[in-house]
This record gives sequence, structure tokens and C-alpha cells, in this order.
Amino acid sequence: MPDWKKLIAGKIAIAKKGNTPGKVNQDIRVPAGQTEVKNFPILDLGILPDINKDNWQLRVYGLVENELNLDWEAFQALPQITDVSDFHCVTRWTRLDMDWVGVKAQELLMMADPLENARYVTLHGYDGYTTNLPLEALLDDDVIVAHSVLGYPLTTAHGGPVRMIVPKRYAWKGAKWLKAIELHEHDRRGFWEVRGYHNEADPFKEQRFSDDE
Ligand SMILES: Nc1nc2c(c(=O)[nH]1)N[C@H]1C(S)=C(S)[C@@H](COP(=O)(O)O)O[C@H]1N2
Ligand SMILES: [Mo]
Repeated sequence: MPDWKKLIAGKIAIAKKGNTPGKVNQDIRVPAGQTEVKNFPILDLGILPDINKDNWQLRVYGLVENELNLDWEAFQALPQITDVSDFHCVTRWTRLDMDWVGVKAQELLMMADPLENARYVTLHGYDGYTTNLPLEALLDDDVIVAHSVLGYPLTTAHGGPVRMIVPKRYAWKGAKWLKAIELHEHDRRGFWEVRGYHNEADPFKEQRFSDDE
């Protein structure tokens, strides 16, 4: 049984010390099968939800001690960070050095206080989109619930007011128009994961399709 409280506290302590030198191999920033782009393409289901700062809420629920329901003001009051990471889309483009601004997922999970049997999360978007991850993947230091990038608030097209960014996975694992983070015990495949995309989605292992699982 993982002690989530201890694990989250430990990760935060490491994060505060800064990144381990040499942890990132700068030579291979663009994974195999990807091409670097300088623009920022838009990929989604084509449903633009009518969500803005005034009607947006983020819920963290399921296997947690304290369910969270945060409006824009409460979200803005949390510690804000910038995390620079690379964005890898399974449709074979990579954009380097995206400077996401927002709240660390660690922070929200620490507040929600996962129960001992929490193992997996489903991210829900306001367009009905879902994607799944192990809870531990959300505790990585670079996972951010972001409201701005490249110097501007996120446009609606890119998932504004708030989206999830999980740099170590292909971009479909980052829900745009983030509505909720649901914690559960057993893994539940999300929208693309039941339609042929890989459950793990590590771009450096080219985990694109579920045939390779
Ligand atoms: N809510 C929601 N989030 C989503 C999607 C979506 O359709 N709905 N598409 C995913 C996919 S497949 C990708 S590649 C990225 C694209 O993000 P972008 O449009 O900002 O480039 O968002 C992901 N998050
Ligand atoms: Mo995608």
C-alpha cells in the first residue's frame, strides 16, 4: 500500500531542491518518429465547450479524503509555477520549450489527500473527453494544470481556461478544458485509449498504439 501523503511530500521535497543535473538528455529532445515544429497545431474532438474563467470549476474527487471544487479565484490563489517542457503529439509533431504556467498537479493532489487504495486517475474535459493515467504519473514534478503558455492565457482552442500537461506522455494524455481529476483503484481507459491508442503513451518508447501493448 503506497503511503500517498509521504510520497507526495517526498516528491515536493525533491522538487524544491531543483532538478537533478544531467537528468535530461539534451541530445535527444525530439523522440523517434517525431518532427520538430515551430507552430502550435490544434487537435481535439471539434467540440468547443462554452467554458471561461467565470463558469469554470475544477473538481478533484473519487478516492480522496477531501474532495476539491475550485473556482478560478481559488485556483489562482494556489502557488503558481512555470514549467518548461516539450510537447509531443502522437500525430508526429513535437514543439520544444513550452513554458506552461499554472499549478502543479502535486499541489492539488496533496490538498485532496488520496486514499490508500487510489491508484489511477481519469482526467475529464468539459467536452466529454477523458484520458487515464497512473496516479503516480501525475505526481511527477513537471505535471502542471496550466492556464498560460508562450506568454499568454490559453486560448479556448488550446484548452483554456485550464488544461493538464503531462510532458512525459504523448499530448493526448493532457486533457484540455480540464473539468475534473477522478481518482480510482482500477485503471479505466479513456477516450483514445479505448480507440486504439496506447495506454502508457511514452513518446521515447514510441508507445503510440494499443497493438504494441
Ligand atoms: N478535452 C480534450 N482534451 C484533449 C483533446 C480533446 O479532444 N479534448 N485532444 C487531445 C489530443 S489528441 C492532443 S494531441 C492534444 C492537442 O492539444 P492542442 O490542441 O493544444 O495542440 O490535446 C489533447 N487533449
Ligand atoms: Mo493527439
